[in-house]
Amino acid sequence: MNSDIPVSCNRDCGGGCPLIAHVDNGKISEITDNPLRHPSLSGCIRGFRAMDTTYAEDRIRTPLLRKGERGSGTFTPVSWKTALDIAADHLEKARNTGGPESVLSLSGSGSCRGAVHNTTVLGNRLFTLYGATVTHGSYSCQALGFTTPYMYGTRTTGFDPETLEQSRLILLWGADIASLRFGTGFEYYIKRARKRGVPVIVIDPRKTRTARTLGTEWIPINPGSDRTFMAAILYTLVREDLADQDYLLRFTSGFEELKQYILGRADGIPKTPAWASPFCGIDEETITGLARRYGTTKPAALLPGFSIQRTLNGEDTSRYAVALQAATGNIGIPGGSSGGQFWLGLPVPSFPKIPVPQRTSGTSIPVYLWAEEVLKKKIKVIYNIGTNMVNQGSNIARNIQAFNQADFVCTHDFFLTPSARYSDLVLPVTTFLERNDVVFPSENYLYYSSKTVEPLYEARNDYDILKDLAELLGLGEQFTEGRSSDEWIDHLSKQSAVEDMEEFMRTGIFDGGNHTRVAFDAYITDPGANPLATPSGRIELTSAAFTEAGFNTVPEASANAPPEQYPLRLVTPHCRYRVNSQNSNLPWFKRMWNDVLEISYEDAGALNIEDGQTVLVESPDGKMRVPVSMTRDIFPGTVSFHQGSWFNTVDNIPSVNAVTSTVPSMPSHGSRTHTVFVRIEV
Ligand SMILES: Nc1nc2c(c(=O)[nH]1)N[C@H]1C(S)=C(S)[C@@H](COP(=O)(O)OP(=O)(O)OC[C@H]3O[C@@H](n4cnc5c(=O)[nH]c(N)nc54)[C@H](O)[C@@H]3O)O[C@H]1N2
Ligand SMILES: Nc1nc2c(c(=O)[nH]1)N[C@H]1C(S)=C(S)[C@@H](COP(=O)(O)OP(=O)(O)OC[C@H]3O[C@@H](n4cnc5c(=O)[nH]c(N)nc54)[C@H](O)[C@@H]3O)O[C@H]1N2
Ligand SMILES: [Mo]
Repeated sequence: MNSDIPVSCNRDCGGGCPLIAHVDNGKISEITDNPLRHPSLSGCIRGFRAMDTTYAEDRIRTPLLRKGERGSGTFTPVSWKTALDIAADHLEKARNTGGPESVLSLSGSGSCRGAVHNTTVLGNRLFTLYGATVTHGSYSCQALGFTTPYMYGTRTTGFDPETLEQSRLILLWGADIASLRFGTGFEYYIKRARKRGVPVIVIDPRKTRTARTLGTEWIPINPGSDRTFMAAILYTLVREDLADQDYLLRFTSGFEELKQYILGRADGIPKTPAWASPFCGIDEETITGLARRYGTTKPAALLPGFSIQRTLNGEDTSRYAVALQAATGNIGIPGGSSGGQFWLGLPVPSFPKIPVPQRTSGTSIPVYLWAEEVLKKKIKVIYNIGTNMVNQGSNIARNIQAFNQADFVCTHDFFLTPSARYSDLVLPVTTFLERNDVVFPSENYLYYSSKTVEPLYEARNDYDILKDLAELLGLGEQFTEGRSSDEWIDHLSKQSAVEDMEEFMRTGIFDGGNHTRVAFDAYITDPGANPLATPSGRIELTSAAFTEAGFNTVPEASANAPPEQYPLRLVTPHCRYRVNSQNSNLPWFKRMWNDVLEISYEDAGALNIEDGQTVLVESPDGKMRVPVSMTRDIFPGTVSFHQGSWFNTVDNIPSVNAVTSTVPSMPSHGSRTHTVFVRIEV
């Protein structure tokens, strides 16, 4: 029997794309685009190969109990009953002796786009009911997410990609859209803009796939110095009378103070292109030239990647990106952008998620500090759902110490990831192809993802595992409210925008209708009637609220330079073929990708390194041995190693988090995995 079944990738890349799984005699043979989709919504190789995860040889088949040393990968299969009894016993023991704080619920980007099968929401639901330490914030965009409400009074700062049809200039600022998506439709509309002759300027230390396939110009930059470049653009706009004074007066507050600082009246240092050039590595003419074009071409859309704020002082960089869009009058107009978050920056049609109750006990910690919190010794049990945090959290040595210090670690996953190997109990879960869900994309749609095949081996849904665990903990009824996961979908659909659920399930696509939305258009059209939820009702570039929250009053423009002992800047980008660390173990992925340290010919020459040679990369926090690849596509002074490879001490394969730091960017407690200074030894 053959059937074509609508599915949607429930994973944490910018997409969540409408796809069709072709099932022949009970087996998925192929995954292709959903023919009913808008042409801008095509999937990518990660979705088209999703069944390779489901059918992987190394998929965990039964619950596994650790037998050997932590990390050794030696486990014994156990029954589901034994596994859940063990997990419940450890949870109860920890809580009875150390209170709710002694249990840490960790969850990550395993599956994070579903209404029901959302690894973060499900973990938070059970562990809020139970009482535990939970985490808040994100590895992805903590600095930006923390800063945005001070600027805009909301985090809803996006625009529909179709509005790029109006743009006359596009700035992709550390945004590798062609590899990372940030919403399925952006690549399509940027390509169309380029065909129309719109300049697409890519600002990135690496000549990325985006620079090659979407960009018209590549401006290489020293990582972490974007705010310096931005400040110098602002300086030129002000000096050359290109800033939109009327717009700034009507819609913003705090610009005057920022202007005084930019002109050097506050600290004696005018933020001129000549001043900025040594920080960011961009020559004066390029800075002035870009400022002039930007100040005279409207509408212009500035799309910041999350990269620029995963740096030390990424908070201030985010503030400059907004200040630039304000100074050029590009916020709230079609073809412009807010300069803030645009991935998941607008609402999707309403469909509630399975709810997380209000927390009444336990504490919440910033996610970037989870290992440090465990190492303070209060946490005895780590319950890890849909995350490979030992590998993905900064500073692997600290992460391993943290797992080793816990009395008991339970992980739900498909594979023996590095994090699973350091766990005591590993529970096999279903992939999104083995269960039903409603998936939230980045555009104004909802997608229905149907179960295509029965769960393989003994794999179970996270929901069903947590339901049984909840029963053992005396919370069964509270966790389920009497519903199976499918009954939850049905229940939630009744409170949703979807009127015809059967039609939605058949087509896989629910269209929210309007695809030309722009955040803040109501405010810009009629600010009196639609003030922002900031203290002044305006876009706040500086304010007392920033100072009170621990920010610099005026965003700092200078950038960190590498210390003498660690002269190279390391960036750790996301890989086109992975989703974070996912796919690293799969044969198709290994055919597509080699993890190497990318280095410029100039730096390699100065170090006397040959192509392919293995070198030692050392930071103040750790070291790793990696092969190098010499390339013209990286800015001299910067080296790059993609995040996400699974470290393996046996074969000496590193994850780049061997050299990253758990010291966060403040005041947001943000991740700073693009501010890493290293030296290379041969
Ligand atoms: N295919 C795929 N897509 C993904 C993901 C994935 O793993 N794979 N991950 C998803 C997730 S969880 C997230 S959070 C996002 C991540 O999105 P981002 O954080 O934006 O992604 P990165 O790859 O870290 O960085 C993007 C680009 O910024 C450049 N860059 C690094 N530092 C700087 C800097 O200081 N200044 C400038 N101008 N550029 C810099 C890098 O060279 C890279 O080309 O992507 C999402 N999409
Ligand atoms: N150096 C460096 N480190 C980084 C970053 C960086 O840019 N540089 N980026 C950071 C960012 S932005 C992020 S978001 C984090 C992501 O880090 P993680 O949250 O660890 O994300 P993944 O690596 O995708 O791991 C998710 C795990 O969940 C499993 N999984 C998938 N679906 C399901 C499911 O339905 N149920 C269960 N139980 N498991 C599932 C997968 O097999 C995988 O092992 O990494 C961060 N780490
Ligand atoms: Mo992320």
